Amino acid sequence: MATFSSRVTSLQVDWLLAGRTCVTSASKMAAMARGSSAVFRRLLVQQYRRRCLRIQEVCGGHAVLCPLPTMDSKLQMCSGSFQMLGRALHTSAVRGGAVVQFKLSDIGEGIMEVTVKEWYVKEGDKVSQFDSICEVQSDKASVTITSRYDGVITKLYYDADEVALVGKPLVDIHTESTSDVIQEEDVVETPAMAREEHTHQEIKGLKTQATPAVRRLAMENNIKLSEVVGSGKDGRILKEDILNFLAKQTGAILPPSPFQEIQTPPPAPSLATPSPAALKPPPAAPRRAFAGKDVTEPLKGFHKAMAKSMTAALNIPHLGLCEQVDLSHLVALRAQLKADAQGHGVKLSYMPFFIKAASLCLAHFPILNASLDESCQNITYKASHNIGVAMDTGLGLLVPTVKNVQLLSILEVAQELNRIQELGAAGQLGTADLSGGTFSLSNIGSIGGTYAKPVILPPEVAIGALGKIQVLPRFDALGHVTRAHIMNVSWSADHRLIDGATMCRFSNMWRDFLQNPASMLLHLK
Ligand code: CO6
Repeated sequence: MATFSSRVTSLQVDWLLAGRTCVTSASKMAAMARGSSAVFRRLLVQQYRRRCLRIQEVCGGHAVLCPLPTMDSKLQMCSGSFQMLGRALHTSAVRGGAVVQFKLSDIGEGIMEVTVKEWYVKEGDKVSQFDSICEVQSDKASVTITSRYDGVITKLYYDADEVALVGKPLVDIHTESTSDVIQEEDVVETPAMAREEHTHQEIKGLKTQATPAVRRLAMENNIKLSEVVGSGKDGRILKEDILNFLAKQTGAILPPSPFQEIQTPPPAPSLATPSPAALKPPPAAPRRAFAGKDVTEPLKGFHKAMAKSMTAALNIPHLGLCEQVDLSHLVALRAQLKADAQGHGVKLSYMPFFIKAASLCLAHFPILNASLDESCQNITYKASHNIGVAMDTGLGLLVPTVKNVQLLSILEVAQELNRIQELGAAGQLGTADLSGGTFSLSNIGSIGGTYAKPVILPPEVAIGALGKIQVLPRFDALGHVTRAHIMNVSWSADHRLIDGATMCRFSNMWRDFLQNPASMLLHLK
């Protein structure tokens, strides 16, 4: 987020305000110095609008705002001084009573098209800001688009099931009042408008409560409120929640104390005490009934995404390595800790241990947490351990990520896994959760599989598949046959970057951590 730096002097501010008599107050300067560029621009617009209104009062005229183009040109004239903001100012020409083309904004991840799954409005319907307009399905997530305006829908550009293009109009809205105009002015810059639209794309079913200031902070950081877990009353999203979300996404801001998140009462009751039913993977999608003839239909949504990503994956020369892990100690330890975790409102399975152990090993083998560019010329070693977890959801196989595992305790990993598992079960995973993975684990054992040959998810370079934990006979040190809890793990790695010896050393370290889970304590921060 661009911040307003001390490089902007009061002189410049006055000049930016058209070099007139306006004197910037100390408080505004202070706000600007600590605030964001958007705050600064808002002040400019407000200053200008006030001046326009003063002129009207003097003239005794009707409540007609000064012509926007005049303000536009003033602000655009000043845009050279905004170079540190990196963007030119822009205001919309929308007027009260005008028809606004509401465009489908960029939803990130290079997504260029979505399928319109369902319209919630029809032509002639009245809508208010934040009313749901339609639900669209991208390659990666189901997203509800909500209105930015109060008004009447005059045109729907697509039928249900049609493919809508990013950047193209979705609906026309006949706006009702000049209040929309005022908000448009406050949005001001072109890229920010795209982000503003972003906040009008909410994951279905999640109602967000937040103050305008928090909404703006989210918008400025390109964060969808629907993906943030609020820690305020009734799940209200607070400023801290946005900052924490940002920290987890980027790793740029270190989280406060490791236990802070756990001590904070979890907001949404459904997340605090996940019901076993909610966490149970949904039943497999019903098979299409045999219709007596072949049926051909276009690939859509998740199937389309899988076809694309797996075709790309097959360009990677896969190296495979399988290992057995004796989890007898871990089984006992988890049984002991499960109730404690439950006391914190967290369901503790084996996955958090597998995930945390992988992160500890990645710290020793950064090449397994890397990516290779398309021309095979550069390796990028990723700072964050964003560990993807293959998840069986009602919508198909998804791989949401637990972000920044290197910064999380096992309990925090479990809490995060609970959250994404619940969202997955409800078909509500968003792009933030589904993107940015740097390494993956796939627990085929939780649905009864024993061995697997996992496929690497580009741009990642390694993945592990975990089989079911089986009670099997093993010999102890004295040669006695004992009961042991054995799990198979199958690793795949990109052989262009990773050799078998590296994969084997990583696997041995991971196995040793899990066979002797107490040893992980020495490395936890
Ligand atoms: N063995 C034995 N028991 C297990 C295992 C294994 N491997 N994994 C989980 N469990 C237990 C787990 O500890 C829970 O036990 P209780 O706490 O005593 O109830 C129980 O099974 C249910 O666990 P749950 O699945 O709810 O949670 P978990 O954290 O273990 O897993 C998940 C989360 C998201 C991985 C899981 O819910 C899921 O979606 N699993 C399916 C993943 C999938 O589809 N994998 C296939 C991907 S394709 O791998 C692939 C290479 C190709 C073949």
